[in-house]
Amino acid sequence: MATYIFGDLHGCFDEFSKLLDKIKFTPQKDEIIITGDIIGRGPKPLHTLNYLISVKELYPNSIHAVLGNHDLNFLAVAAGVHKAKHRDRIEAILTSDKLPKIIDFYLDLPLLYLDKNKKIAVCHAGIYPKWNLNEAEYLSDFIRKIMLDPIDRKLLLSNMFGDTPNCFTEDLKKTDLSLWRFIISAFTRMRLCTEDLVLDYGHSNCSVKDAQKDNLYPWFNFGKPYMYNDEEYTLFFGHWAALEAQCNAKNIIALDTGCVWENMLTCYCLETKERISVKSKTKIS
Ligand SMILES: [Mn+2]
Repeated sequence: MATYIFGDLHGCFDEFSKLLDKIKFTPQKDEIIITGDIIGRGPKPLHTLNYLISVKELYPNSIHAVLGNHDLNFLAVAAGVHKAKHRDRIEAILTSDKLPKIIDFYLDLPLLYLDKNKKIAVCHAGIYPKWNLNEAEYLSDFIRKIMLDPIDRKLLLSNMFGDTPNCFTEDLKKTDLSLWRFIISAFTRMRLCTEDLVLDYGHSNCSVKDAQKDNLYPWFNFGKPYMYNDEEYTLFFGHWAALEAQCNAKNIIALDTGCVWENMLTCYCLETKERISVKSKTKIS
């Protein structure tokens, strides 16, 4: 029995299959958890989702994932509140007869996945440094409930785009759409922030060193977002391909190695603490 945490797949089904073969993934006994952005930009989103859904139907405990910004973008397009861009490469899913099943699969995914026995947490972009895992769990559940209500979901999906508010303050009210937007942005888009924990969205391809010149730092430099009650968890995240999985923060592991950018697809075996990768063959224009 082994647990593998996978970085962003982005519809790179060929590399995903290769990595599953390499680890000899056996859904009867193994578990995989994906850091989100299952689709978006890459060549085979439908293959990727069909595979995950069919394995999950047979072995519900073998497949887990969290929502990434590209997954939410797809849900917004599917709900008719947002227009797809050609580079999203989600047409094949939108026109598939599996679309209702795919939407159901997605609506079941949280922003934060916690395994309290294995003491691991998985999210797409990260945990906002003012939060610990208890607070993050509460906020992830809060958004999940909103997503399960069709009217609230539409309201959330049509109001989640935008860069403000960029800081978490106690006066953001529960019913406030800007609170919903901040929670979604922190979990799925965050990379850099100021020392005052104001999030920045303008430096997505910038190196950590260059960002520092603008007084911006990785979110994982601050706080202890890996704490659950008084226990230390290991926190996994994806999203930030330009980081090249370089994260030296305690208990925090970066897994997006840019498969969709012709780099690598990586997973981490929890039991052996080993990273396993395959070279990407995906080249997007
Ligand atoms: Mn992402």
